[in-house]
Order: sequence, then structure tokens, then C-alpha cells
Amino acid sequence: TVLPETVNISEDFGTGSQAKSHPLWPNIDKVCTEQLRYAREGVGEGGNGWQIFADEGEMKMYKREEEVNGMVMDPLKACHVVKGVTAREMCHYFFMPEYRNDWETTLEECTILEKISSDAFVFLQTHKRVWPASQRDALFWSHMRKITDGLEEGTHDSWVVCNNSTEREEYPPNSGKCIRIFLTVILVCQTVIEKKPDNSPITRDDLTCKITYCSVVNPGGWAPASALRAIYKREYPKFLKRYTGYVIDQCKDKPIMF
Ligand code: 6CM
Repeated sequence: TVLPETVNISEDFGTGSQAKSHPLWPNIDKVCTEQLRYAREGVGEGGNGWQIFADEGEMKMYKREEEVNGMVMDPLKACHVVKGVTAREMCHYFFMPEYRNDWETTLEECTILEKISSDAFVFLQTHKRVWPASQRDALFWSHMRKITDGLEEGTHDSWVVCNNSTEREEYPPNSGKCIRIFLTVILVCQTVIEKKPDNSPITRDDLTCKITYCSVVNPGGWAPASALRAIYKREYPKFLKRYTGYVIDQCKDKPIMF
């Protein structure tokens, strides 16, 4: 396969993070590894508690209904397949804060509390109030990395973004108008390149990006279970469709980024 001219926005992505000397690094590394393993597990054939709740073309969303002290903490796993973009492009737009407002429909404000390295940030986000729940905020680290181990056969490359709640003394939970939510999220992307019979350079038409998105959100304070499940059922498909459509649109006239 002949690869076309590629762009590299920051060379240290995936080649050994500069975040390794940071106190958060052991947690970042551990959670990313665990979440990747978890994302790679299938949803089975309904036998292990995963129930499908959205099925639109290539996009499938599954949840497991779980409650802790009456609070909904349903794990979500979504799979999608989109054409014309790479795994890195998909992860780039999810990770980089300057694009977040373009696709994240529930966002009110996003503050970068710390730039640990070019591939690891700490964010404080406030989300729009969704009736009937009170307003939520989230404080989390976010890390993007290239995956080289255990790639599925036929995969050209794989990138992930993992987001996980953390703490900052200066921003204690539930101190203002918001209730703090706690989240663990992973976006796993794999590029598949259609083999060319000749040696002609590949184009966007030859690219497929396989996506797995997993999340667990602890709402942090009580919210009615049925309302919360209705919000998730509406918001997650909306997010994944909007997000993937946004990346396709952003990339279509740009050189392919591996
Ligand atoms: O993963 C997503 N976005 C990331 C970047 O913003 C990040 C953020 C996750 C926050 C998830 C919050 C979901 C709930 C927000 C709505 C508030 C409803 C109040 C009900 C009480 C909990 O990982 C995409 C997240 C898409 C969510 C639909």
C-alpha cells in the first residue's frame, strides 16, 4: 500500500509520551490499558447483560442497566463504522479542545486546567442543565495515544482517547451550582485501508474507520432513573452521529493524517 503525503501535527504523539514523569501518569497509563482491554471485549449475543438500544445503519449502541444506591450508572458501549477518515483524525478532533464546542452539544464551558504534555490535558467542563436534573460539571484528564499492541488483523493503525475523572484541591466537587459527575470514557479507533490492485496512492475512498466508544458516567447525585435513561437514550446517539459527521466534514478537503 502506498501512503500519500501525511501530516504530523505533533511528533511526540504515540512515540513515548512526555507525560511519563507527571504524578498522574501511573493512573493515566493504567486506566488507558484497562479501558482498551474492556473496549475490545465483544458485547456477546445478549447473554452477558448488554442490550442494544440504538441501531441505525452501522451505528449500534448497547447498555447494561446498573444502579448503585438507586443511581443509574449504566455502562455504555457503542460501535460505528465510518468511511473516509483515519483513526488518528477521529481521535484528534475528540481530543483537541479547540474543536470541542463544534460537536459537543451538552457543553457549556470547557477550561484547560493543565497541559501535562501535548497528548495529556486536565479539563474542567460545565455541561448544560438538562431538565429535570441539576447542572453537572466534570473534572477529568484526557489522553490520546497510538496503540501498537494486539491490533486486529487487517488493521492499519489504531489510536485511542481516554478520559477519566480526577481531583484538584482548587476545584472541589459540588462547591458551586454544579453537581460533579464522574466519568470513564474511551474512544478506540482503527483504520482499515482497502487494498489497491495497483500501487496507486490511497485516497479517502480507501479508508474506513472502525470506532468503539465506551462510557460510564456516575451522575454524582441523585437524579430520577427513568429521566436519566431517557436523556442517555437521546443524547448518546445524537453525540456519536454528530461527532463522526463533524470529523468527516473537517477532513474531506485536507490531506490524510495518519
Ligand atoms: O465523551 C464525550 N465527551 C467528552 C468531551 O466532552 C467527555 C465528556 C463527558 C461528559 C459526559 C457528560 C454526559 C452528561 C451530560 C448531560 C447532562 C445531563 C445531566 C444528567 C445528570 C447526569 O468524555 C461525549 C459525551 C456524550 C454524552 C451524551
